[in-house]
Amino acid sequence: MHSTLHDATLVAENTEVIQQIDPLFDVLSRNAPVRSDLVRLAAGTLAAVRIPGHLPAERCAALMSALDNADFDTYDERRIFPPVTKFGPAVFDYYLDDTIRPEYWEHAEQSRSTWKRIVGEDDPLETLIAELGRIWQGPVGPATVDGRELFVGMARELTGGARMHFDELMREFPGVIDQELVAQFGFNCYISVPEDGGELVVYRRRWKPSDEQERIGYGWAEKVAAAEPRVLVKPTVGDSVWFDSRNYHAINPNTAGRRLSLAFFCGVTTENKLVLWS
Ligand SMILES: O=C(O)CCC(=O)C(=O)O
Ligand SMILES: [Fe+2]
Repeated sequence: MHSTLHDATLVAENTEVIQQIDPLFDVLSRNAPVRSDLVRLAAGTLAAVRIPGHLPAERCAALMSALDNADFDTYDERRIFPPVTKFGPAVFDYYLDDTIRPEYWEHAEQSRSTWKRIVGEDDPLETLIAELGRIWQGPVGPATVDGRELFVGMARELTGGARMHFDELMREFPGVIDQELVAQFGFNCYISVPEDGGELVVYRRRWKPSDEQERIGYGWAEKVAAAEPRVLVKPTVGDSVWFDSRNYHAINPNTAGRRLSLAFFCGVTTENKLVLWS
């Protein structure tokens, strides 16, 4: 018996299970998360961890105007359409190859130096990653491919939402990074949020092979996870949010305003190191 599982279904005439509430699938919002919060996320007994106002609003605003002069590109439009704008290379764009092509490394190098020029001495990514090290209480650093460090910390605009999908490097691009991962988190620090909409929805449901019938482009039909518990995270400016990206997730479309985040993945290795990439 799972005494912790409560059936919160409203029993209507045509009894329909809409959602079962799982108290072990909640959003933990706290100013100073600790290691065990991320461990719970890895273990699947928490849906998301959020640090409200992690980056001060003024720093987010300064970064937004600095990024005005930066060249954004898009994910490979053959894979993500409508196009999603981003600054910096994404490992995702290389999934269809069996390795990371040389263009990735060129793009990474170029993005690192442009980023330095944009942020100057005051690099918000350094702040966020240093904080992650304090929370994790263990080593944190870029994931590597043949010893070369992957790019960490793209700026991504998801104004307009994103289809339900999951991200799991060990399944989608196996054997590419040097590290072995036992869990993967998505991390986003929101530097601009829309006035309305733009929530991150995380479903308590991982991909399984039979879901392939419901594939739509880069994502899946929401009906695949519709019967499962889900959480909704509506970020405010400066919030940092971690979630298990192996769970299906989607971003609700928004009305006015832009939705930008500093985004990377965190892989939990068997050596207790957190490895990062975008
Ligand atoms: O922007 C977000 O809230 C999440 C985006 C996403 O799909 C991810 O970080 O994997
Ligand atoms: Fe994602």
